Amino acid sequence: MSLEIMDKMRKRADLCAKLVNESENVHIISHNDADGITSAAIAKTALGRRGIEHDVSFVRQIDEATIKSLCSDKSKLYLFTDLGSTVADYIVDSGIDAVICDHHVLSGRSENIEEKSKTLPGHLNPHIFGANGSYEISGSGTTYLLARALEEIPGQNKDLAAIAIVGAIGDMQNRKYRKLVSMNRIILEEGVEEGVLSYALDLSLFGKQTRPVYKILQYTSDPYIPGLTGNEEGCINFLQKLSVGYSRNDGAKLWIELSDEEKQKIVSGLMGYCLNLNFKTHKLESLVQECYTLVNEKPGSELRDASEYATLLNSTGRYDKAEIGMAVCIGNREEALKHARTLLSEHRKNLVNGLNFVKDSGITQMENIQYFYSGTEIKDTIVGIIASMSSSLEGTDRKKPIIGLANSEDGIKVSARGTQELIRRGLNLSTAMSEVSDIVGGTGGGHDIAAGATIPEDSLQTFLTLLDEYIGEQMSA
Ligand SMILES: [Mn+2]
Repeated sequence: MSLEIMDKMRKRADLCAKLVNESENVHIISHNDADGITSAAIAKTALGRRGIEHDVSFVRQIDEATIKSLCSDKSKLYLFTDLGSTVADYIVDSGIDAVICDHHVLSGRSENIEEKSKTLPGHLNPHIFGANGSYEISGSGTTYLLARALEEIPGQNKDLAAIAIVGAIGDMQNRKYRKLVSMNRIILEEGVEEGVLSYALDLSLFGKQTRPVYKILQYTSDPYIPGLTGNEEGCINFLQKLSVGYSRNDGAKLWIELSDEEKQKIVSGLMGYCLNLNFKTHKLESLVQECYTLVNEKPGSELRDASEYATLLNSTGRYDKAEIGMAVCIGNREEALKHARTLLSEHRKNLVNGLNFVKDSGITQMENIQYFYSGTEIKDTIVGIIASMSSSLEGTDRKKPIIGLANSEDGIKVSARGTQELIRRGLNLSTAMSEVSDIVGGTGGGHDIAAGATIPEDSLQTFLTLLDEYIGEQMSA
């Protein structure tokens, strides 16, 4: 199935490449998250190798106003990456030359988004061909297909598969099957063939390249492990009992410093620990999953691990420095990498401060939801992450989703976070956010497990009451 669709995708990519090749000057417009940053880096590299002049802009979201302000030069071709498919109509109506490499769900008039689209021929999106953009291919993957189609020397852009996979992991395309599948997998295999990627089953927890093992355990929130999550002493004791990863003489070790045997010892120890806590099978299994390594990056560098790399890129975009992340992707390992690491460490500081705010001010319990309201104490760009991290705090109820609220320029930013467990019981935060925010005059949406909304400031109490009822109904159905 996916092979046939991949074929159609490649054909469409050829058409896109033709349009790009015919233009003398390309303006890349990309999303400012890890998927968008890697997309822009892939497009930039491919255009550079082809000798096509170009520049790049990053945006937080795309709408009519953004297109009006960014796309005024009729002599340019506008290449939209990791965004654009939701505004296909505006793009056509604005009369600009455009190519779109995106994976978001399409909206607009059918003549712009169907397989035989005449009005917007350079529109590459898996949904056009019946594939799902949430796990079959990411924005960076579609841009990678364009890059392959732009090759002058066959195979010259295959190396870009490495950052294409970083983008896919940044968008959590591996979540559904706990590994990359479909077109993502084809791209992965191309990267393996090219010698830039490898994959293997490994501990699924975050920080294997850069964190001491006890910190990896301490910071894990998915799954939440009672006695270890948020408990430094508990994690050190756990490792000392196993006599691996932490000792008084040798100190703390990084995950990558351990031998295979030592790693196995920790994984088995962890499984046993969780089994004693009556973890269900799927939760136990989630401790180990396929992990992706950029084999040409230095061991101990966050760039070696696709998920740590994506986190680094996200922190640049989150603080309006996506171009720094892109510079890292295209190989600047001096200034740009240093700058990106500074942004990441400031980001972590902001997270610690945010989490402390929630700890001090507490989480308010309602019947079916729990929430914190931070006013301006937590930036609206990180309130979602704080909501996820709050699950490890004392006083949080694991049986309810967490709602984080922060003031933003356009009202109150709402970020809702659930767990797989709650989804199995009927929770769908995507519909909850879009429908309830709609009632109070806001907008919202997202995924079943994580969603967001922006609502008018004076509707806060009404919104919370309605949301509490709505989610109660979801989980009792
Ligand atoms: Mn994306």
